[in-house]
Amino acid sequence: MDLPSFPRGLLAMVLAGGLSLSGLAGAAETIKIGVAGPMTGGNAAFGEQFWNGATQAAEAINAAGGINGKQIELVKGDDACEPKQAVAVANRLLDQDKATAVIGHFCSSSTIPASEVYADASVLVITPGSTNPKVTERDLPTVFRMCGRDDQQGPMAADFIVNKLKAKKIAVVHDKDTYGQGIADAMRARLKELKADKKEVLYEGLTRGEKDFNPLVTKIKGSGADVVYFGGLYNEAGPLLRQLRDQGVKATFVSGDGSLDPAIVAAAGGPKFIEGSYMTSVREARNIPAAQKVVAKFKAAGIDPAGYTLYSYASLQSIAEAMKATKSTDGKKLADWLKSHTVTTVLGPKKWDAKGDLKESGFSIYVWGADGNYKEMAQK
Ligand code: ABU
Repeated sequence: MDLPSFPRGLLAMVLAGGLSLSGLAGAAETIKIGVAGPMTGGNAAFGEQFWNGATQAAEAINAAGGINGKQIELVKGDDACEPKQAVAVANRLLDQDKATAVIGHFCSSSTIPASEVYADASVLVITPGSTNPKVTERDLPTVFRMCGRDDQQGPMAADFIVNKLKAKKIAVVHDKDTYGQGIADAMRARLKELKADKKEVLYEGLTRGEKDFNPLVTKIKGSGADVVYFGGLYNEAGPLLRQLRDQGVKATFVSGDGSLDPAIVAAAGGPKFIEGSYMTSVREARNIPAAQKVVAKFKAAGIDPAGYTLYSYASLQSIAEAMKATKSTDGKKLADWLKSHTVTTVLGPKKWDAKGDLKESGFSIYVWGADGNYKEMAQK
């Protein structure tokens, strides 16, 4: 039967009567799940990771029978890491696309307002990569994350800067955004605990989207810093690093998970500008022994499951497990189930606390090599 030619009134009667439309294409028989993040713009590398992770997980879950007999249908939402656009995407995913749960968003400054839309509608949302503490500190019962928080990640960077790099003068730069300034401030708070706050010689914000940081670089040069810590994303970290090196600043560059993506190499203009830089990020999931079968499937599909890819995969696995167990898509029921059960994911077993934070999570320190690749050095 051709759906567009099916009389509207009859269709409504069939649906109201709860009858199955067998013979119609499965549009009404799918479970729609949103995948939201920066699919375009300067941070699109992370949106691509989210989408790749979710699509591979959906394929595997659907091949195994789907969720309670229904196939998963993913719906993409592009927030471009812009908070207003993120709220519009959240409303569209719920009102128009009828998403029953959401994986996303990426930038904490997008996740925070968008998750209020999901929470108001009692829709489950799991962010694979938003690390700002506020994401799970607002008493919103359906908001979860699949990663750690910047009040772990920032202090880890400070410990490394003080104890391993033995920094004498530290310049701190941030991008004035929720994540970037937040992680820089968490790093500084730990410097204070380590009684190393007097080593800070500069604390400045730059503007996201700009490309010329030369006036700031001149100030950093004048400060005599031997370590530059940057809280922000690769799209700004790349040009900042390039301009530091072009002005002859040899200070060691340290940043967080928002900068750890191969896209920084192009953003900087080549691997030689990144070599020797250190970045904290979530643990390298591609090395997890239990993930190897899934990693091989990604590789067979021509995808390197780097960064947050497997965190997105695990987010969809968790949503699917909760829906199967509760036989529901109601966000409150799913959230209660996730907070009281352990979920087996590609990242290993996951448990959440009452806030929606993982009970166990960790970060690693990575170093960039001359070949334009990064390597995990240490875990915490
Ligand atoms: N966690 C890295 C960048 C995304 C965010 O939290 O804003």
